[in-house]
Amino acid sequence: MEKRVLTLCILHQKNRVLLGMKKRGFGEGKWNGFGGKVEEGETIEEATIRETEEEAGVTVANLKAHGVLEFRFLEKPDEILEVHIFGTRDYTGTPTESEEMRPVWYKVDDIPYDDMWPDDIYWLPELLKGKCFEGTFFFGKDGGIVENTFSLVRCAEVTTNS
Ligand code: 6U4
Repeated sequence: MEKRVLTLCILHQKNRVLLGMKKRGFGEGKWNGFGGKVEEGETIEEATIRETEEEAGVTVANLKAHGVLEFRFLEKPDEILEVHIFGTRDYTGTPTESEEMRPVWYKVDDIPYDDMWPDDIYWLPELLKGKCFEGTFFFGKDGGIVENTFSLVRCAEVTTNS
């Protein structure tokens, strides 16, 4: 079993959320938060801050850990993606397009769920309400969710970082 540890950062303020259009690589053509792989020698939070700087041109602070989700694919039974999801309202800098992402502020009521990962509609509304969660999503051949164990948890129960 190969487990890949990834980060995801949702920058949100009151009625708006910063999403990035992924221009290449995994998830190309989808709107998503910012993040990527954790490198040797950095914590999960440090990786989240670095990836958000690289992809969106902003430096986030005061990250809140909202949960860890696992993604599995029927077509790749040996791979697990373990995604550590953070939210924050605090940042410095100006959102700027990078090679990988084009950042755009969306109104919370206009989040383009149809052009996002299909799991996002489960957890993003909860994150925006300050809630925390856990679970595994299983993706089928067509990219749809075939099964999930998503549930809310108390935020004190979220363990991230190592
Ligand atoms: P490299 O090797 O740098 O090109 P890339 O293919 O761009 O990597 P990666 O690994 O840097 O992608 O990051 C993938 C990003 O997608 C991470 O922020 C986690 C996020 N992600 C993966 N599966 C997701 C899912 N089901 N729902 C979601 N985000 C997901 O909302």
